Amino acid sequence: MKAIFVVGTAGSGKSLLASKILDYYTRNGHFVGMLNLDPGVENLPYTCDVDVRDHVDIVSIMKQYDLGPNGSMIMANDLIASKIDELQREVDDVNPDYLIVDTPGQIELFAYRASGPFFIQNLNTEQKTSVFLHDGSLITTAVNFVSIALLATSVKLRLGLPQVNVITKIDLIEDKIKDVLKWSTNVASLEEAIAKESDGESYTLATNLLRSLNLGGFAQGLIPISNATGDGMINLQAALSRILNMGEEMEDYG
Ligand SMILES: Nc1nc2c(ncn2[C@@H]2O[C@H](COP(=O)(O)OP(=O)(O)OP(=O)(O)O)[C@@H](O)[C@H]2O)c(=O)[nH]1
Ligand SMILES: [Mg+2]
Repeated sequence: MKAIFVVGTAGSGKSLLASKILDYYTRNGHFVGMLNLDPGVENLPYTCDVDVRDHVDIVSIMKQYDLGPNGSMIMANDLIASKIDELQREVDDVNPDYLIVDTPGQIELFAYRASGPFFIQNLNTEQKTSVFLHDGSLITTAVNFVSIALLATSVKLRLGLPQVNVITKIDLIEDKIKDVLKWSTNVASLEEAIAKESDGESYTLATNLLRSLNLGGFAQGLIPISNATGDGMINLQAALSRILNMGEEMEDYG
């Protein structure tokens, strides 16, 4: 069993991408299991095999501890780690080739509290990777691009997993995508764009961050995708296969 953790900012397309990865692997003859780790979600675009909502109930938490929506969401996310034995048993019963893990909407509750990293480290699977979603609709400027890349790098540090970086919703940013792809492959053009749109402190901060991020190699292999049109999915699958199968397995991309 190989696990793919789908992470990203709220509304970046995690759940929809999870359903697209499920479709892709299923079409290629693999057995896929879906694990939902978002205790707060109401509707999902796929059927869960294992669901944290069977173990953690936001409404009961609100009532029992007299918490508001934010407090109960924090508590629900913290409780994920305490349910690892039950969730592991259920996942092992399903025993898929690929386990797709859809993570909570608020990335800070999953990646920056103890529970998410604990769950990732202790879930027992053969290989693990994360896919980090850079929300295309948030990348409106070069400085925003750098700030989301900083978040992606910070999440990678927290989770300690190999990470595939994708930009989602490229169908919504057709006029911008050429620039974004240039920025992701050519640091000089990104610095130029930062210089055009900012000066003083913002410029210094953004360019210095960029240099550090670039040393970490964040921009190599940033994959543009659309969950709406399917564009870029082949490249994402190839990147996942390189990490999870170490190039052993050739998928049928036809
Ligand atoms: N046009 C377009 N819409 C998208 C794409 N990906 C996701 N969406 C839409 O964006 C919204 C959020 O998608 P979700 O898959 O629920 O995103 P999420 O990251 O799981 O959201 P939370 O779990 O609530 O943080 C939905 O309305 C999706 O239909 C995309 O590539 N293109
Ligand atoms: Mg979701």
